[in-house]
Amino acid sequence: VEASIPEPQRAAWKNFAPKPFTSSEEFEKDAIRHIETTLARSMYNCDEGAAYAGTALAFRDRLVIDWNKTQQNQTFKDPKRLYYLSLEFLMGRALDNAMLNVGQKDTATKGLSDMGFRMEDIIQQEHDAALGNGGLGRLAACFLDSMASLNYPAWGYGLRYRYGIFKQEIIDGYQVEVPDYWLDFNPWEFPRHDITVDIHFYGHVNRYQDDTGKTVCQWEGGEIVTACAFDVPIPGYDTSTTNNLRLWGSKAASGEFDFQKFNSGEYESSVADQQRAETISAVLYPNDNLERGKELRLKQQYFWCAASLFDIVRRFKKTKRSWSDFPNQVAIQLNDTHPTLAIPELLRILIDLEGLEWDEAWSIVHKTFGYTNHTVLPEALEKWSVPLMQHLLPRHLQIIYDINFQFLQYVERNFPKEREMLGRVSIIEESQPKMVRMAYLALIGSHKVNGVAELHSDLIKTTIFKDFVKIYGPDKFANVTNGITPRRWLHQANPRLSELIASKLGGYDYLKDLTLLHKLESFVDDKAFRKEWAEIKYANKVRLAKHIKETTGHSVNPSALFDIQVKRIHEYKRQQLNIFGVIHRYLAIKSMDAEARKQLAPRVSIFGGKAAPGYWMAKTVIHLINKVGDVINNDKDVGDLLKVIFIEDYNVSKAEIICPASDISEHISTAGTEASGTSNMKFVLNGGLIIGTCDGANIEITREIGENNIFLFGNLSEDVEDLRHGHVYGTYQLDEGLASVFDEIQKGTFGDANAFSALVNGIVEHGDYYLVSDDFNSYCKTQDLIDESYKNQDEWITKCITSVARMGFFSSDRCIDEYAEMIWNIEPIQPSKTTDGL
Ligand code: GL4
Repeated sequence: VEASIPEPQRAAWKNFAPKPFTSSEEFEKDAIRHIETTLARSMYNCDEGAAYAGTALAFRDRLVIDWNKTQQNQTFKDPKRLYYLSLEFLMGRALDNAMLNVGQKDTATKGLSDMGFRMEDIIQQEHDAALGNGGLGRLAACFLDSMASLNYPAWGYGLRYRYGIFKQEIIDGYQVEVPDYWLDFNPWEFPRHDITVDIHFYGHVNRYQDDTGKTVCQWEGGEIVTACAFDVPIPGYDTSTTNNLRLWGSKAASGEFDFQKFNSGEYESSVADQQRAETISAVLYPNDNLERGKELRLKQQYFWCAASLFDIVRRFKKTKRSWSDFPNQVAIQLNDTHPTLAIPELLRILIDLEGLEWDEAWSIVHKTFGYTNHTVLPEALEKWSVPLMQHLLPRHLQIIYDINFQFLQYVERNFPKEREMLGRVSIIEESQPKMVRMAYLALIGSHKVNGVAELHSDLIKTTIFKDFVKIYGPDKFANVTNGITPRRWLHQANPRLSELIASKLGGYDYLKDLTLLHKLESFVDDKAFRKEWAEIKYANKVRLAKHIKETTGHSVNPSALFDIQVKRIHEYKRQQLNIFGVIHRYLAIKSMDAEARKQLAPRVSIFGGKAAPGYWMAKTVIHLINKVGDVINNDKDVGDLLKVIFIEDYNVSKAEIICPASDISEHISTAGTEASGTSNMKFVLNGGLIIGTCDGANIEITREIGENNIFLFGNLSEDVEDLRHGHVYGTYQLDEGLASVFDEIQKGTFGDANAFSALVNGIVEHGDYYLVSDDFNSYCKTQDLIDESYKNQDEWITKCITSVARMGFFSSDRCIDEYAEMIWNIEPIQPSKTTDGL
């Protein structure tokens, strides 16, 4: 590559390529130039929005240089790359992250202040990139940050939704959804009008023999939609490595067909075609842990898989290697089953387009893919109806049947005495209509399957994939416990705590190796350190209280115990257990004498999270929380002892304010239902304690930080099945405390009781599937323990500091190293030092 660029041209690039800012004046010069020329606005017209744009564009210029260099360097070295296929990337804001990773935030802060702006205000101008629902999407974003920070050659592939997750408004206590059109001004994406892929839907398969007598399949007819690439730079922390996230947008294919329509006067219908094509990437499906089997969703999945694979194969083919080298150059990770169609698609490319034989193609495919399972909830396991698949993707359905045929033959040969197993493990479920079980297809087509926390990885082996452990042996299954990026979730969200830690550890190296936090333990008795620690927590609570005041109008006391549960609203996450507990506490306070009240630590119960728009029970829980808040917050007799707050529109940028401000946060899913959870890690890393069940990563957090530093309660996952069975077939005994809570609801204390009858009856009459009643007593007692514990602030702070010191394991850097070593077999590429990237 180097030799092909003439010397004078290289010199020009070396001379004139933008360099890092050396002063705040240089930053200002660039920002103002962008405001004047790129935005065509003058000084008199420069509001905070324009200052944000100028700042973002000035940083973007620097980022792009590193990005180009990284890509050039990686193309030149041509290592094995990882491609992370995810339908969700919940990125949040980019500017602060870019400034911190590139390391010039202070320069820009000074420059902005010279221009009359405050950095905090400018950062808040940015719209969150909310292309995800919750933990699964945010995990993908943390992974991108770690891959770049560790210099791995890795790309993300996703969809460029025009509408991300909806904005939530609370009106009269009800959730109302408002569309999130976020692309008005997005300086972080680069449309690549020259990188397009035509994607085929519908039609039929033509099977014939070619000249040599070989059977060939040709997919014909149907319609074409074009995928257009939009690239987003992903800067690593303290490295110039800047990776790429490629998002596909859909548009109508511009073929002769359209021109004919134009010419024959069918202008309107040709515009309608255009709009139909654009709907494919228009909107993110707002369900977390739930699949609804809509045709447009399947179209999204194929559109994105086919475009990404075409791109990956095109890049591989440029290197002129033989096909058998493909798995040595390419690793593809499937983030849940959403991208499973990539498996039959790669087979189709290799067999139908490249002419490989089945066995060779299969061996390549199988070595290339890895599959991460993120849930065992039955309603979240993807199944697509065979007739729909036949209609939309006729060739892929054939390939899926071929995979299944080979697989079932293998099972039959190896387990001749277990014929009943065949029906259980078949990719095709023999229901009416037949269904394609995507998790089985993903598992069969991958060389490794992993869960996301130890308990979850064990559970998939004993429940949904039990038969497959027998068929393939245990080595096909692995665990990679989730993690979070400490850059965003400590350094960016909690700058003062980050600085305090750095002052004790002698710098910020811990942001690159989070296990270094263990050195904090030797400062646990350091008086000045503890004092500052407490001051920072208080300041973070003041910041959240200010946000609550501005958005809800309620004043909360920052000295009260802040008890926070923020996450998607879902029955399995049991926000209902929390709010019933709040009512229980309210009733207890009402019956207390003045002396008892004096003994009680004031509390603020804070909730936040979105319900899927069609999930009525989850919406009822939101409604109940708000109604209970209305009553308690206005009860003069209770005053500051208890407040209930629902924070509207929980998202990544709000999480950055909320996570540093907790004393206690709640991670209280029915044991065995939360695969991992990741906000549990965020809260502990920010010096908050947690109340939780023995579920997901709570178990490993307990192991790391010590059981004295966490408040665990409730039944264990191994007992859940028996308890449920007992509810249905035994005599059901409602917990007494919970019964008193239900009586209060029934009395109409929180408004029309009928509004909440489905919620109550789900527990009292319909089997209490999530074991709210079984865990209620244990939950309340543990909350009492928290009250006691919080009174001793000295011990409390010791617990917090000790916990933070022991959280090193939960960095997403550790996860990515584990994936790289165990599943992807990729190595880091050191960034090039030269200016031309070679
Ligand atoms: C989830 C799990 O519910 C959550 O526990 C886990 O932390 C996350 C990332 O692995 O994946 N699975 C689905 S589906 N949505 C999630 O957030």
